[in-house]
Amino acid sequence: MSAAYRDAYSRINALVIVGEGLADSHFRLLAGLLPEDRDDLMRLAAMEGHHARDFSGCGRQLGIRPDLPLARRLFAPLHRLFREAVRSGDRVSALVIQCLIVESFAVAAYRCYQPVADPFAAPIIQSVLTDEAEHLEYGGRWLAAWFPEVAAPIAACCERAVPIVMAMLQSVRDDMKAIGIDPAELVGEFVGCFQAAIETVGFEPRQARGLVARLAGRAVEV
Ligand code: Y39
Ligand code: FE
Ligand code: FE
Ligand code: FE
Repeated sequence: MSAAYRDAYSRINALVIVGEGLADSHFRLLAGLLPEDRDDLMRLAAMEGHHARDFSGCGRQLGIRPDLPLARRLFAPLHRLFREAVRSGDRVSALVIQCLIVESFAVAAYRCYQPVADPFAAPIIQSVLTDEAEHLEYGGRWLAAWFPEVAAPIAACCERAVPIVMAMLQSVRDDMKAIGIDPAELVGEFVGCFQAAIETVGFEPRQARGLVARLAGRAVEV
């Protein structure tokens, strides 16, 4: 394994560990906002904590120290937006940010990481992907039950949150390449996954395509 690979992996691995740790805390906060689903949400939170520990193990296995401070900085804007939603009791935005946007990000990242992963990480990624699909489904189901009242708030939340994810992807573009992930392919996976989630919630395919293309479109060209 080259020095360039190890250097890039220390940042990508950190982003995954920090993202999983934040997802754990986000599901706990969602459990507070949605007491009727508390047990389910606490179970999803525990799954995220498990992911964080598993991915820490992947870095340790390779003898790489993750750059956690950098990853916390990169996740800060999205985490801030999530906490703002929780503070104002905005359940729709909190669910859109974690369950639709962050989970689509996770599915896209792990789908692209899987074919280039080392033999220790590969089975972990496989089982994590199954879990992320469940997280995405939870949010899709909840929001679909309130559609179309929630259509405008969902779109407004996407306007703010999707560009933040695109900027995060942009900032680790070179590191992705260094570990064998094509950044354009990852953006393409994110767009496909997120668009499908938006349709699950109740938007017409044409509306979903329009919304996602406008917010993520520019980055597809990178
Ligand atoms: O719900 C979740 O488990 C999400 C937190 C995890 C997202 C992880 C995002 C990782 C970004 C990696 C970027 C390039 C491979
Ligand atoms: Fe996860
Ligand atoms: Fe790993
Ligand atoms: Fe998840």
